[in-house]
Amino acid sequence: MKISALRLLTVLAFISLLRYDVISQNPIIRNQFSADPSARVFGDRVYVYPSHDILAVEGKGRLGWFCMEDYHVFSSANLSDWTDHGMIVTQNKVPWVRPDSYSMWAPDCIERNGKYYFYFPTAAKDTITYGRGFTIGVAVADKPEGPFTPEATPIKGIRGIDPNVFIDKNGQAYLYWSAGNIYAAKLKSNMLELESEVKTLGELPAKGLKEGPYMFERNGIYYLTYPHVENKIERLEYAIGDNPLGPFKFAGVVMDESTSGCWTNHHSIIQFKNQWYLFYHDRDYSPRFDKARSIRLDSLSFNSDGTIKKVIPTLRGAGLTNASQRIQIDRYTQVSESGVAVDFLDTLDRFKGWEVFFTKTDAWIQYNSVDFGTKTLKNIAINAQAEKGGIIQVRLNNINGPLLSEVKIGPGNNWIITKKVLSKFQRGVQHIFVISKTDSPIAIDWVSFE
Ligand code: FUB
Repeated sequence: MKISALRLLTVLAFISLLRYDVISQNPIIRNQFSADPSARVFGDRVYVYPSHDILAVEGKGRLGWFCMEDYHVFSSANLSDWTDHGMIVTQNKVPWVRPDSYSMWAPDCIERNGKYYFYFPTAAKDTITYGRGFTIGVAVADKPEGPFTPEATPIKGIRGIDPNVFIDKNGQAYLYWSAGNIYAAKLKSNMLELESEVKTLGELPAKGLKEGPYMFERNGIYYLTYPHVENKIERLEYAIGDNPLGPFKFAGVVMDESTSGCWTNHHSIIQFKNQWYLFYHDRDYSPRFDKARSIRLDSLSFNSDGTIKKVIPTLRGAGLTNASQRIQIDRYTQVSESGVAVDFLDTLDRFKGWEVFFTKTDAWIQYNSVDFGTKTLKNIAINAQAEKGGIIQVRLNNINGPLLSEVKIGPGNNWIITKKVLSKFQRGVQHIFVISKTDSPIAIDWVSFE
């Protein structure tokens, strides 16, 4: 059978959409594991350079440990729709990297004079020259998404992981990294060599591992932020100073230890369209193995004295969800104290996401920042499964707020999309409440408006 050129193009465009456009909320990357997000604003988009966790198997990486062989870069103009630009650097194509090390750990990227410098830590082939542990290399590109060309050798004089680069207002660049403690040095303007002695940032809490430094400046305050094991696992802390190399004074906790028990956290902080954001990771798609992580983002704000307000991690994340998209209410903002549970749709393929179970009447889920736009939407659609059937109400702003619709879900053991005309419609950005009005269990995959 002949397929017309136009039809072929349409099919290819659809396949590429499936492959590269990832709908957001937390975790923001939903087709692979990702960790250690280094977010940057380049032009009018946010680019995220994460580590790429994969699962070690016999002969490929160390079983039960971190396993990373390459990096992808993702970008978004709205923090909701993320494009995977594909693989940018792999251990097999960097001349100095040991190709079976599977240790392409937390990277960073920065722009200078129209070039993009991607810094990554890993193990070198030549252990006599570069040592046995981690060292840090650079790959350079003309565009944030690459193609990146790796330098032939790593940066001289560094033993450690988790590079972070900062360029001060006067143009001086600094490289930060970690090896138990946090270290820093000036970078030459070629961004490829150290310009100064290495300084240990010794004013940070002395006890407990510190890693993953991330430096930024706001209103003349230099914020050195870093994960630290104060107790048993990492939490995000920060220290402030008047100078990129300190001295720094411990100033507080940015995010507490993960309630999931994920041992690591690793972050970056950016301002985008007048709002600050914290990018970090947890283990959403891998609840029992915390070396297969997933990156998230939440809004961050400051007190008037410049101190950082502690960020409470959410699954809802930040940004708007278009009302006509499938709203994954399992990524909720808040939930009633009882009667709601969330589980994977398919435990054999967790990237398919989650479903919500309502188990009693008046159990509710609040999902914030749904953009209903300016054109009137007429119907609601709910993808649900309820053996004995049930009733779902969707309201605005609170559990007794204006009723958008009451939808009767028919009985059955399959997922059914039920549509109903809206009794009310309100334009603009709204918080929605999805409420069960029955004691018999109902599972919901998504809600949408059309
Ligand atoms: O991803 C591997 C390591 O785990 C990173 O380099 C650390 O910051 C921690 O997140």
